[in-house]
Formats: sequence, structure tokens, C-alpha cells
Amino acid sequence: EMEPEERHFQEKVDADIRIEPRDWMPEGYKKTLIRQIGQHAHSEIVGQLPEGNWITRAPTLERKMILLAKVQDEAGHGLYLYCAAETLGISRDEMTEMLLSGKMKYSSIFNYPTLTWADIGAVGWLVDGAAIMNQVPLQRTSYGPYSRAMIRICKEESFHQRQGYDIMMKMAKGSEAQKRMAQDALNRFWYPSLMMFGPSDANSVHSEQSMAWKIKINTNDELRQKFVDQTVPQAEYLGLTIPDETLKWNEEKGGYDFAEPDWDEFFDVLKGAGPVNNDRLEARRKAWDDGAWVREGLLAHAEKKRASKVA
Ligand code: FAQ
Repeated sequence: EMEPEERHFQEKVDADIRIEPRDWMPEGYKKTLIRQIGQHAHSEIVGQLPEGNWITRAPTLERKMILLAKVQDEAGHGLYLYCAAETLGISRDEMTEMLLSGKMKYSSIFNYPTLTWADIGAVGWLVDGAAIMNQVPLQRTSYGPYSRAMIRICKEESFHQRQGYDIMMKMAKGSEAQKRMAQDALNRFWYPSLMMFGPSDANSVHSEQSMAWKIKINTNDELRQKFVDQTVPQAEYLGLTIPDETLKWNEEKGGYDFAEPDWDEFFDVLKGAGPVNNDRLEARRKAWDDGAWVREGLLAHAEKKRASKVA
């Protein structure tokens, strides 16, 4: 039996009334939000690294400006999301320390390297494409600050997806060598992109409760299916081949049948054994350590101000 305050909370959720920071909420709801929003924020910040890797090597000035803008947007997304999580009583510093100590996760996708310029196209097309598929429904998530952050983020993500597809079009319609690079990028990013939606519904520990609380709106498999259905015609338009021989339109379900990613690989990446897990965390640790003097300076300044007020 639910306590009256919990019943009132659930009624608001069921009626699509947003929950705000000062409202009563179950401890588990708060904990799940901190986990999901925090992980989402960390993904935006760590997600700057694979593309940041190519800013100095973008093929033209225009491509460089576009990529710079995209990577800066990701920093902004991280900040809105950290702010949304902070309304739940955790600080950004605490979350950062949990990321660096391995207590909090970030998206598995960013543990794969970007080896060629075509990978930057594939990241925009597939990774941002998957991100949007997941984030559009989250605009209606039950927690107010998270849902409002999602509205703005989604606008920027659609630009990111378009810029990726634009790179893929140039490559896929370019020279034979460019087309090979585009196909190779698709081959390497296809299954890792499918993994972004999380484990299959049967293995998703959080989905049921998160959906009852409307923290999540769809299951992992629902969104993965929608992503495949949207992406296959885009690959056809590019003249590229999805690296899945079993891929086949299923008239009855009105969607494609497709091969599941290698879930052992997914869980290994989550445990830290992906191709570049160590490099990613090393880069974030270095940024944190290199920024120590700024944090110390700000604290010293605040201390001096406080002392002069007391005097
Ligand atoms: N990677 O029970 P579930 C972006 C974990 S977009 C790592 O199904 P849940 C934009 C999960 O945390 C990417 N871990 O979990 C961009 C849980 O472990 P825990 C970020 C994963 O939460 C583009 C366990 O597996 N987007 O960054 C992953 O209900 C380009 C069991 O799974 C978001 O975070 C994974 N892929 O569903 C930036 C969206 N999947 O915590 C730069 C918001 C699952 O118990 C460049 N998040 N796990 O230890 C969500 O929608 C959900 O959290 C899911 C997972 C759907 C990701």
C-alpha cells in the first residue's frame, strides 16, 4: 500500500504533471534520476573527446568551424544536465569525482576510437541519430528540470545529426577511396550505435520502474527498433551497406528484422575493457587535475571576500 504522499506523487506522474525540485519524491526516484541524468551529462562531456580528436585535422575551414560548434554544444549539454542533476541535491564536483573513480558510467559508444574523417560523419549520423531517438521522448520525462534541458538539447542534436549525414553524403558520393572510408566507418559504428539504447528489455534492470515513474518513456528495444527503421533507408540513399546480412523488412511487424549486437562485448565495455576506455578516463582525469588551480583560486577569492565582510 502506498503512503498518501507517494500516491499523490504517482497521480501527478500519471497525469503528466511535472515533478519539480521542491516536490516530495520517493528516494528511489531521486536516485534513479541522479544516475540517469549524471550518466547522460558525463556522456556529453566524454563524448567531446572522439570528435575533439579531429578538430585540428578537419579537411576544410568550414568543416572545422562546424565541428568546433558541435563539440562546444556538447559541453553546453553537459552543463545543462549537471545543473538538472544538481537540483536533486548532488554537486557537479561529486558527480565528476564519481565518474573519475569509475562509480558512475558514461555511454559505451565513446569507448570506440575515431580513426578516420569518415568516422566523424558516422558519429554525427549514427551516434547523434541514436541520441535523438532516445532524447525526443525524454522531452516528456516526468522530472521538470530534465525535461526542459532535453527540449533545448534536442534542437541542437538535430543540427549535429544533419552535419554528420552531410559528411557521409560527401564521402559516399566521392572518390572510390572516400566511399570505402564511409563504408568502413559504418561497419565499425553500426553495432556500437545499437548498443547505445542499452541491453535488451529482458536484461534491462531499470526499465520497468523507470517507466512507471515516466523517467523513461520507451523501452530499450522499442527505441532500437525505431532507430534501425529510420536508419536503413538513409544508408540506402547513401549507397552504403548495413553490416548485417540478416537485415530484412518484416511486413507483418512493419519494421526491419535485424541482428542484435554482441552483448558480451557491450558488458565488457561497461566493465572498462573497451578499445579506448582508459584513454577516455585518462583525458578526463588530466582535465580535472589541470583545472585544480582554477578551483583553488576561486575558493581563495571567495574566502577573502567573506573575511573582508566579517571585518
Ligand atoms: N552505455 O537497466 P538499463 C550523447 C547501463 S547520447 C553505458 O536498461 P537504464 C549525445 C545502465 O546504466 C548518450 N551504460 O538502464 C552525444 C545500467 O547500469 P547501472 C547518452 C549503459 O538507465 C552524441 C545497466 O546498463 N544518452 O551523449 C548503457 O534504464 C555524440 C542496465 O541497463 C543518455 O544517457 C550504455 N549504452 O537505460 C554526445 C540518455 N546502456 O547504472 C557527443 C539517457 C545501459 O545500473 C557526441 N539515458 N547501460 O550501473 C537513458 O535513456 C538510459 O539510461 C539508457 C539505459 C537507455 C541509456
